[in-house]
Amino acid sequence: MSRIVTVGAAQLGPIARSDTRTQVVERLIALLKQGSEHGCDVVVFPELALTTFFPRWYMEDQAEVDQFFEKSMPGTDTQPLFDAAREYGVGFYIGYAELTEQDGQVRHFNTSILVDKSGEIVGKYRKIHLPGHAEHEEYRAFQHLEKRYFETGDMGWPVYRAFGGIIGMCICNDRRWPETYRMMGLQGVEMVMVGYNTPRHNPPSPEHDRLSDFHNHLVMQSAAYQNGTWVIGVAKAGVEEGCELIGGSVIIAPSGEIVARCTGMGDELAVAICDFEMGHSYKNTIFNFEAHREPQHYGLIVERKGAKVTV
Ligand code: CDT
Repeated sequence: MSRIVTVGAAQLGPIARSDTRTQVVERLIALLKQGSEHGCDVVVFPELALTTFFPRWYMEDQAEVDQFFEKSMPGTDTQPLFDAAREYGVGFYIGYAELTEQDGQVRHFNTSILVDKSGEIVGKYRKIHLPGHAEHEEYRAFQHLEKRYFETGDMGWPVYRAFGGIIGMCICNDRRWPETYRMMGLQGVEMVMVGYNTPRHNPPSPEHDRLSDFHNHLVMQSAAYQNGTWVIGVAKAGVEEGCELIGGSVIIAPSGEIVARCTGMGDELAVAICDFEMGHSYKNTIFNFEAHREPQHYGLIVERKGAKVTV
């Protein structure tokens, strides 16, 4: 018995700082429509998909920063995307900067949502691994100020029943950490959706720049295999405001194999017919967690944050 979901990896090319939400939403709707023409049930958009990747700039004026955030979802500018989902019968994952009020306090998160074919939000995630730094660092050609503009997500990694399977989400830097996927793997996840904005150049470690595409696929392919899950990784790609972002959006099967990929650095859709059942031979054999995990030996993973040499 198969359980099929047709998925589109909806890569975006650069978004300029001057682009309006309306312009961006038009591009997203065009990709959603393309997805519907190719039989997609759901398409995956990148992280922070409504604006340029603003953490590259140091800003002191919070009002200026807040212009990049959504105060409601859907809001006036994004409602047409939800309407299009309903019209085309195609759901989506999208990342955006979330400004919300909780217990009388203003909160800022790097967030993703899962929207079903009727345009209803059925899942939400707030990014936990925030890379970069919190203060201006002179030596960098561009900043990476996620630690300044966002709070650490407060939801853990929930999974949701949607599109006939069990779906989880993470965001960009989360995809490099095995804990991210294992938290969802332990809840039986069958498909992980992840949007990203990854500058090819990382100022503290320029020696890694030539490996950035390799590392991107390495982490997602190994995670798919080790957890018997589909992984859909989707980039914002190309030269955005002078900063090159890697592309390489992919659909990865639970075998760890890439089954569909984007080849350009602009708006592009890659489609794959995915069977949720494919993960089961991994989950029931080599990665049968119940039979083979040894959590009594994994204590340090939660007890210790940084590596400490004790020998
Ligand atoms: N957006 C995001 O999380 N990007 C990071 C860049 C790491 S270098 C500061 C990533 O892991 O791709």
